[in-house]
Amino acid sequence: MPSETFFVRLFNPKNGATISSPTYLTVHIEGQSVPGLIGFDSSDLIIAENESDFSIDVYRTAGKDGEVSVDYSIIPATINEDLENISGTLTWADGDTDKKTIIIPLINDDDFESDEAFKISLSAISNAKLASNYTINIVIKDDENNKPPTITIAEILK
Ligand SMILES: [Ca+2]
Ligand SMILES: [Ca+2]
Ligand SMILES: [Ca+2]
Repeated sequence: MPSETFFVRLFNPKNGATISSPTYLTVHIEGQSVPGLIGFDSSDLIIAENESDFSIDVYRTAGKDGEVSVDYSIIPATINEDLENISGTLTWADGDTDKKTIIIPLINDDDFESDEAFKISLSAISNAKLASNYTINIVIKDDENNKPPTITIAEILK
């Protein structure tokens, strides 16, 4: 519930009472502030190594009161052969419920390798609470490994 402000005008004093000015009384009712929850809309994501930049959205749900900020980071931070390590802060203004987007640049190498797993985690939230999906598990599927095998003429003639 938002805060409300209204005015009460004092008039018609009885029994000889007098009204000192101002005759308007401002009444402010402090509503309950609902800042909402911050999180991802899923807990797992699979992406291909050759997708280059991929984006992940972070949502503010169940409230919009006040400014809210949250930090994001990649776990483990040592996964820098497969993506560029990024971290930062997302901020929502008072009343803002737009999704915020994290862009993560993937590094597309030519190596045959197994799938790589990492997480993006939200932390250090201020003025709100984390939703249940505050961590998203991401698997990078190697595109070299998932290509159909190429066979050379020399192999066929063997
Ligand atoms: Ca790789
Ligand atoms: Ca590749
Ligand atoms: Ca690769």
